[in-house]
Amino acid sequence: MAVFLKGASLLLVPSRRALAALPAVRLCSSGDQYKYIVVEKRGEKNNVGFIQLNRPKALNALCDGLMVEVGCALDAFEADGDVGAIVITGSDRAFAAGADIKEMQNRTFQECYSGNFLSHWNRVSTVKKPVIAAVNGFALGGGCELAMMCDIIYAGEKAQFGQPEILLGTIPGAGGTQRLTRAVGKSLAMEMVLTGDRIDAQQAKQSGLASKVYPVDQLVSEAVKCGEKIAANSKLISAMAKEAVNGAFELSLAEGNRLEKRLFHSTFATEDRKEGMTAFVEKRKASFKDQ
Ligand code: CO8
Repeated sequence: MAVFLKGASLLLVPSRRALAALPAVRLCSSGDQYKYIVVEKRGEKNNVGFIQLNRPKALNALCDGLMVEVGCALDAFEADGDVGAIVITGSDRAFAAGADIKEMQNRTFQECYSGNFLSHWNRVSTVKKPVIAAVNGFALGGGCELAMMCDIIYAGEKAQFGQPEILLGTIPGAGGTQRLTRAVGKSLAMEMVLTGDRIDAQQAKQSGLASKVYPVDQLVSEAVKCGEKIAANSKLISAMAKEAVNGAFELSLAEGNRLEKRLFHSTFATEDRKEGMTAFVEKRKASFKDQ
């Protein structure tokens, strides 16, 4: 059975027996190996979960099977005590060119509505661990929405973001009208959603959609470095910080501040808060135990 290794990392999932020896990979509960994504652990301490969308011929169009696999990989990383952050990326040419149009083409309203079509995509936005999108190339439609479900977006210099659903006679359905508007403001979001026009990496950074722009070939390693930086902190406290920031998108200022205060108070119930402050006073590096 062939195993393809890139450095120390697994690229294809060969068998259950081989998997037992390799910490990075877990099968979907269906027992199938990953078909549309590559799953590894990266970083010097192997503590960054890494998911690469891998449907190059379709520019990583997000077919149902691909998103099910992404959900499985996220579940595995969420349950993995060593993983402190997750990176999702695509190829140099495309992060993802959207939901799979060929798969959607003949769907009826009745099927979409009664089957709650594509509702499982939400898994990306419910993960407690911080998720970084490393976007090279096209991030269109559902691809842009997938990136925006992540907590941090790093863009490669040639990245292009867009919500072109209007050109297909539909509208964004995985948060595009909501998250894009919150990220870039009403005027630019309206322009993108109503015209289908794309923005480039620099515009994405200027408008607040992406936090950093890197040369194409450095993007992924920079995203992994960011993941390593996050993973060096307490996973418990990182989850609280993420919950508090996400509160800003859901709550009034007063409610958000109350949530933040309660979470801040909660940190005083943790060993890691004690360790962090003690380490500062003792002029040493904190050693967090995620407790
Ligand atoms: N779905 C299926 N196949 C795709 C998709 C897609 N979204 N995008 C590209 N492909 C395929 C093409 O059909 C082509 O396949 P083939 O060679 O078999 O014909 C292959 O990828 C390469 O594409 P192109 O030849 O078109 O490559 P170009 O370099 O000429 O163009 C583009 C690249 C500009 C990215 C172009 O492919 C394009 O416009 N793609 C569609 C972009 C788009 O409209 N995306 C939005 C889709 S709708 C959506 O995402 C709604 C999300 C709702 C989610 C709801 C969740 C609850």
